[in-house]
Amino acid sequence: MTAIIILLCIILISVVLVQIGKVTELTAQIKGERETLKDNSKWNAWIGLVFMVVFLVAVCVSAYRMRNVMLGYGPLESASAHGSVLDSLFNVTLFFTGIVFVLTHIALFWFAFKYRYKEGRKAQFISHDDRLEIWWTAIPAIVMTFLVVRGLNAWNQVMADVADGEEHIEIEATGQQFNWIIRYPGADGKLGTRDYKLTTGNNQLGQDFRDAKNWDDIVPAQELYLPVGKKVRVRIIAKDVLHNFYLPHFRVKMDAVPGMPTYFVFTPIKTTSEMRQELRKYPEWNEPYDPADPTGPKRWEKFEYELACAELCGKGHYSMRRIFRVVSPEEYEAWAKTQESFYLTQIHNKDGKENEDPFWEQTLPIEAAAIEKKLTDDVKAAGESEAPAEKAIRLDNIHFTTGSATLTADSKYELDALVNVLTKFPSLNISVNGHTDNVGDSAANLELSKQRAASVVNYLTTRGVSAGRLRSAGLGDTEPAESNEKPAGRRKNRRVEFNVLNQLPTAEPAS
Ligand SMILES: [Cu+2]
Repeated sequence: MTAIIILLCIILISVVLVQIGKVTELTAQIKGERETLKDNSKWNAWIGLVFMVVFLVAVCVSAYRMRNVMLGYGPLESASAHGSVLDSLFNVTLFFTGIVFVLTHIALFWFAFKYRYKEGRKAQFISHDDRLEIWWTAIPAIVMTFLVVRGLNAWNQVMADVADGEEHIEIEATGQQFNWIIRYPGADGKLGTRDYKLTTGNNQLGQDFRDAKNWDDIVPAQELYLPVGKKVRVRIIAKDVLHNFYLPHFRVKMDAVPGMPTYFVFTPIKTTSEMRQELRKYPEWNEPYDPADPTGPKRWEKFEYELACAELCGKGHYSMRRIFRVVSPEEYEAWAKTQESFYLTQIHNKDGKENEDPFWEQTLPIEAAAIEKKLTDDVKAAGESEAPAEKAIRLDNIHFTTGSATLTADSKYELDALVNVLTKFPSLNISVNGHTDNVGDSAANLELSKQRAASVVNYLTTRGVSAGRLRSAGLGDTEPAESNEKPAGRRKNRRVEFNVLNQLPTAEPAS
């Protein structure tokens, strides 16, 4: 229906325009060509003048009305240390181009008005004027030089890399269709190396896990945090097409180019909540965040620093939004502590990831603290519990060379943790139990499980645990934890467990 009405309107307007044309033609015939030309020129000149005034006033009014939603003005002053340099560069350029913009528009329409058609008036032709040439070459040249020198200065200032040994946080942003993968360096403060040939569905960044710097790297899936007042260096990389790392509130914008890493260094100077308080003072930001819910939260309450892709990289381009939350250094530390290593939680010793994990079935030094914490918690729970099932604790990080009872070197992390736990709980007595899968001869399995349990007990006593607190037993393949049908199940069945033999007084220390 709407389409028909629109079509009818178009036809009607066309008819009207044709009729107006005919009327003008007829009037011209009656009045004569020259008279009509005079009339038209006069009208066009006046319309031009009115247009100029309306246009320039509209430019000023719209700029004034939008002053609180434009970057660099009102509440949206830069939230980074270098941002004000860029803002002032824009303002100075706007000042000069603004003057030229207004003057050329006034001149354009004023000349069209002043020199409209008049009978007998002839144009004056000036072929050459040295003075005029000098003026309109010299003035733009001086202004351009001033702008370029200032711009170069700002560029050197803004693009300066971190100095050797300067304190900073380095993060990495990898653009791909269609999301940003952000990597933090973890506790060691260093990002691990990457090799595109290692990229798989599980290891999207192609992290080389042989590099110990990768072990603690964090790849947060949710909000990203940054501490206020700390220098941040972002390594920017693209995996497929051109993307652009854009943090408008920090005046950070840099292309992410496939095969050519770029970087940007900036220092956030306003936390997210400080920025919200700033925005709160302005009426534009006191409107409801969701127009359908007028009593809901206001726009300022929902403000977040956004990361966008500023390159039209494909049809899912809009979905590359991420949120950066700027907080106090203490809050940042607290957040960083809650983040878990990508390698340890997603790849290392995880079922089906043996091809991606260079330390498959090995325990790494970085895991020692977490292992000890888990053992402490488990022992505490087991000691307080009266249910027999809760008294058994798996030692997942103890390994033996195949078919023997010789402990591998990396088993020491969990064994040492167990020694520490036994020291922490002086009344704790345990029985170490060896288990195997059902591959091979049952009698041999039983013997091997006994020897393995004895190996563990032997290690503990050499590290100073009193033998009276320890027992060992071998159960062979008699108590599988899971079905022996699949390799993953058999892997779970080859294990060392220990049973907490006694009730622990609740007063014993937790850590
Ligand atoms: Cu993109």
